[in-house]
Amino acid sequence: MPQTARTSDTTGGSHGVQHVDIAVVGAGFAGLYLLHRLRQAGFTAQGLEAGDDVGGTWYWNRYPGARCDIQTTDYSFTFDPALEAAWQWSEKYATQPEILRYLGFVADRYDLRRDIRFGTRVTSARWNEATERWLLTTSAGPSVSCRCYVMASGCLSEPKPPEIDGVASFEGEVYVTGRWPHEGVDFTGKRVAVIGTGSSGIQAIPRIAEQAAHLTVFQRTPNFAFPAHNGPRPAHRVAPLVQDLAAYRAQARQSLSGVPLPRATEFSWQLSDDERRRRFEEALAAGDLVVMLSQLWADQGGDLEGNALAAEHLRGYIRSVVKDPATAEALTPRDHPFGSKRPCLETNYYATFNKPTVGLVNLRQEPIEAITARGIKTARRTVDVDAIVFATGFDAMTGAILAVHPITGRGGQSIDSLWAQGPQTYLGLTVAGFPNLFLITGPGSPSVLSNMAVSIEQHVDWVVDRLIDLRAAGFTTIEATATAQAGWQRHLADCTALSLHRLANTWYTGANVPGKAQGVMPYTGGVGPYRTICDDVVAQGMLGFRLGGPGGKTQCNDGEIVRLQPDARLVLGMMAGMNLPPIESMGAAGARAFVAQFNTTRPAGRPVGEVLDGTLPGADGAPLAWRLYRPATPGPHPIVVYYHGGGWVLGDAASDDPFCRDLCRRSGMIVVSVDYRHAPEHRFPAAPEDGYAALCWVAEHAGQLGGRAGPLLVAGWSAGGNIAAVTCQLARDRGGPVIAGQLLVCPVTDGTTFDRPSYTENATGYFLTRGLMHWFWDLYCSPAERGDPRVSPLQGRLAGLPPAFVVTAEFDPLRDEGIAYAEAMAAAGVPVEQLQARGHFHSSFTMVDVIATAVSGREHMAEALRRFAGTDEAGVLPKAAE
Ligand code: N01
Repeated sequence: MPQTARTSDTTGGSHGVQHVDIAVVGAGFAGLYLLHRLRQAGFTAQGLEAGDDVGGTWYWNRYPGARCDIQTTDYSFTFDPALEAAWQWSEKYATQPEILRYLGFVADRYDLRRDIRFGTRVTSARWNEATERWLLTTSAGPSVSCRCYVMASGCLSEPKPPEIDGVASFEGEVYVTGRWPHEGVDFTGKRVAVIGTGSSGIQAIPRIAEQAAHLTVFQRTPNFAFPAHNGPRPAHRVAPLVQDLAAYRAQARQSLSGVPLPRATEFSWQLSDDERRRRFEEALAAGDLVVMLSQLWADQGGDLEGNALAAEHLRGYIRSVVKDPATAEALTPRDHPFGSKRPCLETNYYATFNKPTVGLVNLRQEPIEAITARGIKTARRTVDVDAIVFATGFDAMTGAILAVHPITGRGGQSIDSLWAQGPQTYLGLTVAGFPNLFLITGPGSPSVLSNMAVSIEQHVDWVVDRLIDLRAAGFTTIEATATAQAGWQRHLADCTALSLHRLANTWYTGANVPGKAQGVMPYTGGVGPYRTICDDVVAQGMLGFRLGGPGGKTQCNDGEIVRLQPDARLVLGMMAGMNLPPIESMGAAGARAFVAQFNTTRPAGRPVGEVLDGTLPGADGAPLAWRLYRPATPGPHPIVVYYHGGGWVLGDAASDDPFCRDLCRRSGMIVVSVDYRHAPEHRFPAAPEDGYAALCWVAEHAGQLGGRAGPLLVAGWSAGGNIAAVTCQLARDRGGPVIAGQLLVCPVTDGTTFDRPSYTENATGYFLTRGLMHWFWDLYCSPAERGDPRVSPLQGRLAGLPPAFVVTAEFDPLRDEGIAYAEAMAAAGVPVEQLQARGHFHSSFTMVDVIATAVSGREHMAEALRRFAGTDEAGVLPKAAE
């Protein structure tokens, strides 16, 4: 970073080049705050802004009805309490003119305009490897040579061409919402067409309809919208701000959306119809996107079934407002989950379609063929109009960045070639191969899925703080490594798999721009988790960055910042934050009580057709509990005998209840979860002998249990996986029962060694620790007994075992022995399939409805069970219902 910041030449130097430490492109929320922080930190900075004044998106989007749709309590700068005290918002949702006034007020207060060249576009940017500086060419004024180049150009600032033939031939007026004339437009007495029903269209349409003689709305995809209920700022939202501003802002920074509101914790299947309706009505009355998107029920955002319930309520709302049923139906979204496309807040939008002067053209039924001199021609008609308003959106997230063309980094590589298949970034902030380039709210950061004010401040603070650190350490360059960037892209994909955004064609995915690479661009993992990750990068010595300085000084701490699945990471982080004593320090009784208590805090399992409890005789004749889960589909069903986990010391049917329900629902099979005697009261061989006795009992009583005649299946998790594996060996050696297949989930298979790498790599930090495993082993059996195949099935004879599906988790001490068992069985001729689950830990698969990234693994398990049993998918949950 600049060593002599204050002596930098900021004048138009030789050859018409202006020299500064940092160039900032854009003078919206992000550019303004950047300039303020950079100046405070002693850097010289030049702002470059295409508009004639500050404001960014709020400078350009002056169409009628333009407002923010995050409440003004939250849509503000928060970096300076004095600024917060000096400005009062007049409404719950501020109008565009008020927000523009606010940004002007901020610019004046911190005297920022003097560092901004207005009316100036950056036309190209080139990294000079010899001088380690960027050279920016501009549409006006001198080029800019800078050490760092920051794109603060916004996510939704490059309007998308309408992609409709004939626009130039239209003889009437043409307007684009994102480039609205400053003097305003009077539509009085005119016939107007609006094309597009995203947020801009939904805000503009009612206002244009108030003036126009006739308005025709051309809609390609209906959007979910619900009332904004704008007005004074709600007292209950202002009160926490007044009470404790700092605490409120701190909560916002750690929240998922950048707005500190609680999220629903109950799942839809735990609520009655009446309760769900009550919650919907309450959210509808709140008039708040964040409330509607997060406070109905816990599964509304990531689960299609839970989401469908929310969507149906919203459809009902549309029907309740729009009088003509055909128009209501045309306005009703049915092709995407609620929230997967940006929902909108509306003020009289649906009611506008009740006016006789407003018509709707459904472009799904009659696409636009061309724009003619007099109007718009569809497949069925021509609509003559005096004015056309394009509310057709933006080339989002990447458009404004790639509008600077070319941006050339190290080795002459241009960013558009690197991004040909979609944007690649590290943290959404930096790009490998492009030293000293920063993107504010770039693709790969929460940005548009969050309260932008909060996300912008976090990015600006992170960037400026790094520049300060680097300057202090004598570094002049910073660049993401390829490993870090690839890891971040994987993490983005893991997060995306959890969200429903992947299921809609939207500007989030690039689908709105013909030919654009497709893929969810923003980070879907939430603002708070993202902030923690950015902070972790710093705490871990600038992990994933190469730093350079004079005289060949370098530092590179290469690696990936997130290797766990996002939800596994959150769960482990939460548990670490609880500072629990080690389970092994609690004693067996204490550990059992702890686990029972812990399990009361998890989501209840989902409904199945029937649950029955009973007992069976164990190996010593004493009763053992069983719990049966029957699918809701007609039987008889194949039977899976299931052994719970818990290190032979803990657990019972209740502990693995959600997992058994899930297996039952996904496989379409009866699952009989059987208990076995536990150590230390009953040491080895009580557990495997009970396991075998239970198998025999279920086989004998299969018909009475309502199961299908024929071979059984066995399954187990952890120590239960051990018992399942051992049971298969015993059944083979003792003449039955016949087992059609074994599902071993993170099984214990070998107590003879603890030297495999997974034991060292994952010794601590992933819930099941090396210490805990040692404790379990010691309570269960003596070291001398650990070579017995009934303890360590890996030490046994493996030929002739039933086909197996073996699941292992990357961050599990038991990983390598599970893999070793799978490989050894395969070597012995047993048909084996493996699922080596990347980014998961020992409990990932059994934490049903907590670790959603494990859903696809459980789906694979169910498929394997069905293959073993030779059943088809009839009566089984559709995959899409995950
Ligand atoms: O753009 P959009 P927007 N022929 O892309 C249609 C933020 N924002 O400017 O969905 C016919 O959402 C297109 O149809 P389809 C907010 O984040 C916030 O409205 O692609 N139609 C769609 O209906 C928002 O999400 C506020 O099938 C065509 C519409 O045009 C984002 O900006 C206010 C078409 C475009 O909708 C973008 O919103 C405004 C064609 N060739 C915006 N091409 C606030 O309230 C596109 N469409 C803060």
